[in-house]
Amino acid sequence: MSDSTRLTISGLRLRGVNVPMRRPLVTRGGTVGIAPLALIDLHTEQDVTGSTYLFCYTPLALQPVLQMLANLEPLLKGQPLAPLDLDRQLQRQFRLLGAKGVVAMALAGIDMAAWDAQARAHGLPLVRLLGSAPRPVPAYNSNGLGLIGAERAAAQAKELAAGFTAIKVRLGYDDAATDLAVVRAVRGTIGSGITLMSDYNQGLSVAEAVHRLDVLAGEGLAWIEEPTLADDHAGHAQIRQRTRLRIQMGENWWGPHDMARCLSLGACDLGMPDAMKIGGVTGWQRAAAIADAAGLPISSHLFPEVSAHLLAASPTCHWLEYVDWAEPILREPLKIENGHAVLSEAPGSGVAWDEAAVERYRVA
Ligand code: SMN
Ligand code: MG
Repeated sequence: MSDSTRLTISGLRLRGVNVPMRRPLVTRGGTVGIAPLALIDLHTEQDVTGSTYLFCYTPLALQPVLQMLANLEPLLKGQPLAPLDLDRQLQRQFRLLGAKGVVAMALAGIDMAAWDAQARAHGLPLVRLLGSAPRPVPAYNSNGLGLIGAERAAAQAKELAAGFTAIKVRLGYDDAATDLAVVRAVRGTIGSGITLMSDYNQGLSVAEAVHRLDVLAGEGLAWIEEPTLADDHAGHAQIRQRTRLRIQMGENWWGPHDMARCLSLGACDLGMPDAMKIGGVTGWQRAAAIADAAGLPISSHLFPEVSAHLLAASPTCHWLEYVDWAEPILREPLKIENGHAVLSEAPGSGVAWDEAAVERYRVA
């Protein structure tokens, strides 16, 4: 191994942007109209830089995430860039507080930036560094279809299905009849050849979920995502026992241990770790191993750029969630062709800044 692949961390460059979304998303769990992104550039003494972003969900969380990252910088300076060792060290640092929320987000950001730097230092796309060749990953379009009513949802569904084989509709209207009407209106415009996922964003009680899934049973939905509160794993298991529809969850698993606990209760048929909440590339790799052992198909949540690499290297790869939220600030947005995310041979994880755009949306 040449010295240029042995990296030593020299510092972090941290910035915050609020990127307007082309299609604001109304969900049962709240509305997202702007993408608050914490941008991380991890510098090394060897002049290799690793980049990534964190999705902060609300602009209210952007500053705290950036501050936590800034607080970690002194611990990282001068350290060898070895993501698994950094993870072990940082997890230990936060053992008493617990690595969830803002802390977990910051640690995942460092991990993803470190893996990006490692891939760049080796001149490889991340997927190759992980041991797989780039391959097309089936992607569903998740860029809209919030709670906007049957008529608008049907019109938007048609737009979203163009160039894709699958889209996702948000549910959780005031009653089951409206959910059914929306699903039928959407299906009416996209036809039977498009796969249709659905997402309740944690909006129902267990009893209400069982009722609504009865009503939706014959509609050909590919999955029902987070019908009830995400941390109510037992509740999801109860719902799952009383429906033929496939239960999907995972975007709120805070790390592989949380995922393992959830699976041990039989809470879901399908999993969808979020690259950030699951613990970056390191956390994802562990989650992918758990999924493999359990025979659980896994999809991604947000972060389509790095997730395309991660899914291509995952034994039980299912669907990539395609959102374009970071695209306005990226130099080379992820390519979608024939409904698949297409990985290039460019070194890294697919994240490089369009600096002019970053300045335009910069708030920190
Ligand atoms: C979602 C995630 C993040 C923000 C808004 C909506 C949704 C999804 O749960 O799965 O895309
Ligand atoms: Mg969801």
